[in-house]
Amino acid sequence: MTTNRTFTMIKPDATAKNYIGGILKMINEAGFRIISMKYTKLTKEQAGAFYAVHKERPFYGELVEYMSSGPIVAAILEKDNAVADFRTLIGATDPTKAAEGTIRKIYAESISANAVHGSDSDENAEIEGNFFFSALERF
Ligand code: 3AN
Repeated sequence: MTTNRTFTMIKPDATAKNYIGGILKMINEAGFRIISMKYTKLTKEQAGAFYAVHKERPFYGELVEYMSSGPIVAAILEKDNAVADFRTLIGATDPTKAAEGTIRKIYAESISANAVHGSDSDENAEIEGNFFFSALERF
């Protein structure tokens, strides 16, 4: 099944380096339309709740610390086949393995500070979008 929405975050490493504009430009040029967008900062509790599915993974503590270390941009995006196409646009989790021309290849610094998040399924796109945006903020 294909859907038309996904969820993304521009992570603290990328906001700190003034990459927000460059990343949004790539997202728009790839044909994604911004449905909802917010510049904010997560508390440790909020980052822990957002990444609760990774609770058992060895990098969970580091991930929560990192994602609450600075501002982020959260957004819901729309395009045909949004989840899969956005994963292609951002590239592999590890930027050293990301394909040329992908957002992570261009902007990410490491596997944890990897510039952007992209939902991995339609179900998670919905859950993650709802985590950040109320019904009134989803157009
Ligand atoms: P992706 O974001 O590409 O779907 P996941 O879901 O495997 O990757 O991991 C979620 C997040 O956890 C990643 N975006 C990354 O920031 C972090 N992460 C994943 N693997 C590692 C790792 N081996 N060491 C540190 N952080 C990691």
